[in-house]
Amino acid sequence: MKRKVIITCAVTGSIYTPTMSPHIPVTGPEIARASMDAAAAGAGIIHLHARDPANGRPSASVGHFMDFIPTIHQGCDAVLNISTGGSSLMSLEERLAPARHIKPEMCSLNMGSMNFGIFTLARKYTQWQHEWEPALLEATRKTTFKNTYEDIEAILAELGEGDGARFEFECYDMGHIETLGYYLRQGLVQAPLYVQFVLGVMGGIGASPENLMAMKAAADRILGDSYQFSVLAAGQYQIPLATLAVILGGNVRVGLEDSLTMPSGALASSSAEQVDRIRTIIEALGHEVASPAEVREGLLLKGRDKIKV
Ligand code: KMH
Ligand code: ZN
Repeated sequence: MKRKVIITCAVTGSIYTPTMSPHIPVTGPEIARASMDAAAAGAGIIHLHARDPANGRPSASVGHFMDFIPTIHQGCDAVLNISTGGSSLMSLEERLAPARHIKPEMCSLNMGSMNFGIFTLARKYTQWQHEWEPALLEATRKTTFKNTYEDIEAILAELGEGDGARFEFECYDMGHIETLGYYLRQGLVQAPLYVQFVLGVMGGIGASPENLMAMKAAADRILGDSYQFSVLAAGQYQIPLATLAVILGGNVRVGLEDSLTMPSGALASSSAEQVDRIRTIIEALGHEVASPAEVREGLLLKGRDKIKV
């Protein structure tokens, strides 16, 4: 049946590093340009992290976010979704500062602690643009991406209940869906839940069609009709598994935060190129892309005039 499919685009993130692709946006104007181009290509939601413009290192500085938030807000209508995950090397206080300041319509909420391993990405490179790159990747061998029940409940209370944000619930494994089910039964989260199945991050469930089907079956059992899903597959399976998500009735997330390449294996020239590719597939399957207004209506967002820019 024909339906509206939401494209989220995550334009920079905190996983890949400048050596890995010259196309990762780093400065405020670059992140703003990448976001507006993704919106023009069909993204209804832009998922945002910041980087230090001096060296491309992931940053949770409010100042770095405010170097691009006003420009994107004025330049397009897309929903701005602020990461509360930051990177696994940041403290929770650091990670929350941007969303606390911006009071966005949406923010991410990671549904469990995990060994978020990105150290294997270093293997392909012998020369680095910046010293921090291999050091940061290697550090994920001995750090935990911490998202305790207390952390999750604090975010739900402050940013959700308090500031009126709704969430992109990042679920990297089935247990994270169980945790979300617990909060649904407790009345701490409300339908329609927007659940991101995150496949292919080391420490979480792998990127395969079987795992996507298993995540959906689990969410159907645990969350019933209280949720919509979206799929983010890290790395080379981004577009193939997003395509399967559309076939299974879900939504999609693309962008250079999650994959640097196109299905051919070539580097993507921009996040917008990935948005454009998945949009073509969505339309070829007989569906349409949801506009920002349709995203706001469908996910019961508070509205773009309610954020602090
Ligand atoms: N980078 C993704 C695998 C967040 O920002 O809160 C997960 C993510 C987490 O987007
Ligand atoms: Zn993110």
